[in-house]
Amino acid sequence: MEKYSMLYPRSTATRRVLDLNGMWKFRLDKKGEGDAENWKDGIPNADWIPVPASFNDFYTDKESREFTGDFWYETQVYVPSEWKGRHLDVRFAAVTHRAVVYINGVAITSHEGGFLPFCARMDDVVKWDAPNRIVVKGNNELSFTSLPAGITVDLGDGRKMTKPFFDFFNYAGIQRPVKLMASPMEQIVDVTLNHRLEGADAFVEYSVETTGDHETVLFLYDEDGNLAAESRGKEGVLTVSNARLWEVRNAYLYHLVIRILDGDRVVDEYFDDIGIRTFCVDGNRFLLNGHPVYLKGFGKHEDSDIVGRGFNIGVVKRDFELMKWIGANSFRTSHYPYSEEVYQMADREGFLVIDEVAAVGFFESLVNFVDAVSGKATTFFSRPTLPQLKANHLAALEELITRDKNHACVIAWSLFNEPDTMHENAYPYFKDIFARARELDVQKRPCTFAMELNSSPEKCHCYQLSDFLCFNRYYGWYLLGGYEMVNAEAAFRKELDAWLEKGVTCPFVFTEYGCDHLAGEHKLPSVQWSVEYEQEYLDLYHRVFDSYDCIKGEQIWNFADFQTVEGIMRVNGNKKGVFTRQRQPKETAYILKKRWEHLPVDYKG
Ligand code: BDP
Repeated sequence: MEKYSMLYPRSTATRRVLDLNGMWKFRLDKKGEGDAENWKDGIPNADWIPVPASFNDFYTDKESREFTGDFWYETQVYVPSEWKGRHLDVRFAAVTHRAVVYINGVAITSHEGGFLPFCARMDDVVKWDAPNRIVVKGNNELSFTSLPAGITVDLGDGRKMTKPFFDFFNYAGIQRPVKLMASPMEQIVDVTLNHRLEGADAFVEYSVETTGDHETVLFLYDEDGNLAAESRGKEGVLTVSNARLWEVRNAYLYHLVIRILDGDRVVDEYFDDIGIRTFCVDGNRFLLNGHPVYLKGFGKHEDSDIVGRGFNIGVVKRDFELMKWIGANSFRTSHYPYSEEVYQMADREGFLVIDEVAAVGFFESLVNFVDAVSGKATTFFSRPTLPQLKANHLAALEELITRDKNHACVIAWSLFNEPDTMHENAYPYFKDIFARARELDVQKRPCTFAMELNSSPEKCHCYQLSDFLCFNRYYGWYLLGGYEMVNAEAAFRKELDAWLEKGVTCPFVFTEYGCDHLAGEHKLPSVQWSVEYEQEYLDLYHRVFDSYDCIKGEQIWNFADFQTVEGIMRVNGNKKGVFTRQRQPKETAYILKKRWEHLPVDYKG
């Protein structure tokens, strides 16, 4: 099959998009009988469930919430015969963690990885003006080769359970929208943009990939609808004089229209809203359009009541309003690529995004925080399954960069979260992942990974590959917590000094710090989990951040309380949220608001 396009689905002069979201048939394959019983031809005794959503939190029984294995979805769609002569693609924005798609009983495609889009092309099996059955077999098992990583155990009675090596609930299902797209046979498959600034002018270098040889033309309109630039050919430059640049929290988006023309006939048309900006690391600074920027914001999750990790545009909107209210300007898509609509909103609102691939749990552990401070060496990068993990990681990286490369908001790629970098075996793996990311991105955005405490100046084998260092640090919480916090600041500063003594000259960003606190829990004098403790903890971090010139970003963990596996370390989830899971401010929010509203965008620039 031709490689499918990663372009976001849009109806244009030549394209049609049909929304397939809604109630689908659904069944957990508790006995593993779906394949043998041909559920691909129709799921017997099915329940009905909303798409998109995680399936887990709808049910009132634990077996369904914790279900591990295959789960099946089914819907049907009428395809109008007016669409004859076009490609027909059913596009899944994400099925977690893997899927096989059957259309009219035929296996069309499969996909590994739960956070990136894929298409099932139904050209050869379509029934015109008739119902077409779409069946998806999903699976949510974790392994040493899945992104994210973990294990799947047998409970002894045929039931399976996942044990994630990471600290978020293993939500699964058709978690993002499904759409049927009808597009021309000769079509625009991809577009890649890069920006260059010279004086008041901007040069948008582009390359367009199409499936034919007809002429390609491009038009760029400003926000008032005036033509700002045009060009012909699959590769070229759009020259924008007196360009309005995309700035942090002050976005400006041009409207790009691409057409394939056959004489006067429009063969295909696609459009997108694009911000013009440059971003780079310069010494220990970040430069956006040549000016220093300081990152203030969060590590986040896609996580909310009832729909779990399911796409919920209302929650996305609320999150942006809260981030604006608190004075943030950035976030990391911890620990997986988010829904495309999140990046579209970030483009529009002028947020800076560190875009993370789902390479999390690459540290064999009960859940990663348990071993994060133990100094335990694992053999994660010495396993025989490493080649398969790497193939999955490289594939996800390519999909991520192809999907997100044109977003002005994306300023960097995060290639891992908290991997085990203590063994020298990690280095060759890291080297190849970093090299591939740099090769894939024509904008050459900085590449990095989020390091946990074991990735220390003494032990880390991989930090030198990063263009800036991202630290996840919990001095005063997992390490030197409680009354011992009196020693936390000295230990924290000692580590930072050791990095500088190693000769590291790039920017440092704190991609995680924070402590759990229960909303409304007060205690004088402070104890861990109280508001007072968190205030002391944040005072410490802010003192440290303010006294090192190399620290160019603070992204607290986490934006909101979120669901995790149950256990003695978690109180119905992780409570490090600055906001509750219902998106209301906890006391910490006011401390951060006070600080962030007063930090200039070019702080320490
Ligand atoms: C780090 C992880 C993050 C956890 C966090 C924590 O990157 O996923 O949720 O710590 O322990 O280890 O709260």
